[in-house]
Amino acid sequence: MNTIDLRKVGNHSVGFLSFFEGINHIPFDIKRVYYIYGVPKGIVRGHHAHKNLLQFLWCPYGSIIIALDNGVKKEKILLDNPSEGILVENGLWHTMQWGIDNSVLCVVASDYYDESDYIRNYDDFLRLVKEGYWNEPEKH
Ligand code: T46
Repeated sequence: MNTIDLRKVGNHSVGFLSFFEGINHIPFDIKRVYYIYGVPKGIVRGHHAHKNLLQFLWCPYGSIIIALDNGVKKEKILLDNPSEGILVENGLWHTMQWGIDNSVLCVVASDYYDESDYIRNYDDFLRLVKEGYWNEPEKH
């Protein structure tokens, strides 16, 4: 499980501040930030893997279940703590299920948006796992 605990500064009287820096706290330089909001409870997004992209996900408000699948092993991680996030590396099929209306998912990514980095078909993903695509990074 690739959870990362973030620094949490403050107290219950004045509130809290959490932060992270590229390279220093997450293992890549940040090239892109996006966030997903206004999602009704129960909706499941994602259903894809990335060829090369590394991402760090956190939920500053609400509750979202992240399901990760490396083609062999599956796991689920609950994001409901604003001072904790998860690293979603390349080669991981992932979905995000909203547990509470209007939960917010924030993401920083290691690269600019590129649709050709997505694998959106699960059979294609399993085939690439079997071929060892992510074991030979020099090939892509
Ligand atoms: C991911 C999970 C966690 C852009 O034009 N620029 C962007 O930076 C992004 C992230 C998306 N888009 C477009 C592509 C689609 O036309 O926005 C549309 C919705 O994207 P998608 O259906 O891929 O959204 P999710 O919520 O399924 O997945 C997103 C990210 O796309 C994906 O990289 O890992 O969040």
